[in-house]
Amino acid sequence: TSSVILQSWTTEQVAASLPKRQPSSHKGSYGTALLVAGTKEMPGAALLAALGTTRSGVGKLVIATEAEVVAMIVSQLPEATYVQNGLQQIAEKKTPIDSYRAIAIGPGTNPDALTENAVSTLLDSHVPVILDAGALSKRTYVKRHSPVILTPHPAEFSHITGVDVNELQKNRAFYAVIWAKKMGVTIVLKGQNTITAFPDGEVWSNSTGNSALAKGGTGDTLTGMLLGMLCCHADWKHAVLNAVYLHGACADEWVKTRSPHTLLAHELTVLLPELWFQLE
Ligand code: NPW
Ligand code: AMP
Ligand code: MG
Repeated sequence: TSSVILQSWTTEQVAASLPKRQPSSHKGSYGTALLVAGTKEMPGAALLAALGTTRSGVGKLVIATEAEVVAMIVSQLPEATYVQNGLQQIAEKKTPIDSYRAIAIGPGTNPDALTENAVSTLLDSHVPVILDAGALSKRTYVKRHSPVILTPHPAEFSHITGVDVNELQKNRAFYAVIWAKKMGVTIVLKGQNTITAFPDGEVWSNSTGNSALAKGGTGDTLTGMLLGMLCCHADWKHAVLNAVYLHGACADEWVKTRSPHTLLAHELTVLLPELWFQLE
């Protein structure tokens, strides 16, 4: 069954496809991202994702979240602005969304009707949308012009497709490709050697990352990085592949001198600046 052609997205390809910053550019050149994330119970997921976005080349970041989450993030990340009660505002179509360059929803968000309604509103727009964590549900996708990117870990993939986790892990690329085509979306199937399957059948394996990432919060960081990368890359496929690569490369940098037991998710974004610099 596993007859897909699986290539590895290489360091050389990352270096060749990372965007350049024009001397005359301004923050508008790099777009405004919308991050819909965080609840009172999971405020950290919003912060981790927001750090990922603001470290990944975006012009401006707007975070749609709850008041309590805003209070917590501001001291750690004064750069972002907010849509208060964001999930509700979006679900009820009370805030404009078409002006964003990319949108991510789900880290630290409950998988409930409110989230589902917000996702529907976002998918109605012409903006690229990343769906993660609480925004990953079993649903079908209508054809749209901008990409939809799902970032499930194996259990989330199993939940949205019905494929058994053990079976999935034996044929990761195979199932990622089948379901990316079937749903007409991009699937970033996380775990050791993350698989990125595009809806046109193109599929890549990622060579970076290690078990230091196997802990809470690292997926939230990745979603944020994907969001920022979508805003600063001209080619959205390169943005996805480079975000996955750099996220893993930060963990690889960590284990050169430190135990994999000790990495904290937010430290990935502390390592990112130097790693990115080495590639450009
Ligand atoms: P187990 O435990 O092995 O039986 P969930 P989550 C399984 C937020 N977070 N391969 C695992 O199985 C997220 O953003 C907030 C195989 C278990 O059953 C989400 O909104 C943080 N199985 C929310 O929490 C930091 C795997 O899936 C289940 C697997 C829930 O996200 C933490 C757990 O998955 C977190 O990011 C794998 N690779 N990975 C914060 N600081 O605010 C997982 N499983 O229920 O989706 O829980 O991923 O923690
Ligand atoms: P999440 O489960 O959403 O928090 O995402 C976990 C992140 O850590 C994803 O980017 C996974 O690819 C990564 N990850 C988890 N375990 C490993 C592992 N053993 N090797 C490499 N990457 C991993
Ligand atoms: Mg996650």
